[in-house]
Amino acid sequence: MSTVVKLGGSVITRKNEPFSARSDTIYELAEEISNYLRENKKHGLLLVHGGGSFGHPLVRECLEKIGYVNTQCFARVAFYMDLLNHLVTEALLASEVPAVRITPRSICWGVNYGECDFGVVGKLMSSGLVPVLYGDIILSGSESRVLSGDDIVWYLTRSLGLKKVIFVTDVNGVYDKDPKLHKDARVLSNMHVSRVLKEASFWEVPDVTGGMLNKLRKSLLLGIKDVKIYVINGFVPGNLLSALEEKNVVGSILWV
Ligand code: IP8
Repeated sequence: MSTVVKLGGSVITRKNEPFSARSDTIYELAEEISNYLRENKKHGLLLVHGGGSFGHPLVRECLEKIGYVNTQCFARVAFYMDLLNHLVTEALLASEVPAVRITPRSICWGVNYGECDFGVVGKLMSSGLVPVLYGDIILSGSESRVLSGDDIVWYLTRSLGLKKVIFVTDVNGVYDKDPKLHKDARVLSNMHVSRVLKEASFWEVPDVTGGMLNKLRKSLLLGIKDVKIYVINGFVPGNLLSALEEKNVVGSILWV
C-alpha cells in the first residue's frame, strides 16, 4: 500500500527559533523510515514536510511589512525552504533512504484544488525512490502564494490514489478540546473524519486542534474517500515506524 507521510514543521524545527532544525528528531524519523523500507521494499512511500521556523516567520514578516510576498520575499522563502529540505533529505540519505527532492514551486500553479502536475512524483515512487515535497511559496498567476504541505498531502492522495496518510505532529493525536486548557481533553480515534469534526470543538481550540481540524476537513472538501489517516506524536520513539507498520501508536487512527 502506498503511503504519504507529512513531517510537521513543529516536529522538524523549533518553531520559536528562526531557522532552527531539530536535527536529532529528523535523524530519528529518517531511521524509522529506513527500517520500514528495509522490510517493505514493494510499498511506495512519499514524504512531505512543513515549513516550521524556516518558512512561516519569513512569510509573516513580509506580510506585516509590505502586505504581500514580493520577489525578494519569494526568493528568500524559497531559499530557506530548500535549505530545510536539504537537511531532511540529507538525514534520509544518511539512513539509506533513496530520497529525492521535488520542488513544489516547479510543478504547482495554484493552492486551492491541487493545481499541480504530480506525474514525475508517481514515476519516481514507482521506481523505488522516495520523493520528498514540502510546503512552499509558489506562483499562482502573477501572485505569490503559500502552498501548505498539508494541502500537498491531500492533493497527492487524490492524484495518485494513495490509501494511507500519516501526519507526524507534536501532539498525541486529534483532541476534542485543547489539552493545555482542559484536563478532560480526549484523543479522538477509530472514527470517520466527519464524526471528528462533530465531536471536536473548533472555536475553543484555535491552536492545537484547530489547525488539525482544518487539515482533516480539507480531505472532505476534496471528496477523498477510503483513506486511513494516522495523526501521531513524532517525538515518541518508534511511533512513526509503528504507524507505517500498522501497529499500536500514540495518536489517532481515523478514516475518510
Ligand atoms: O508548514 C508552509 O508549509 P506548512 C510553507 O506545511 C511555508 O503549512 C513556505 C511557509
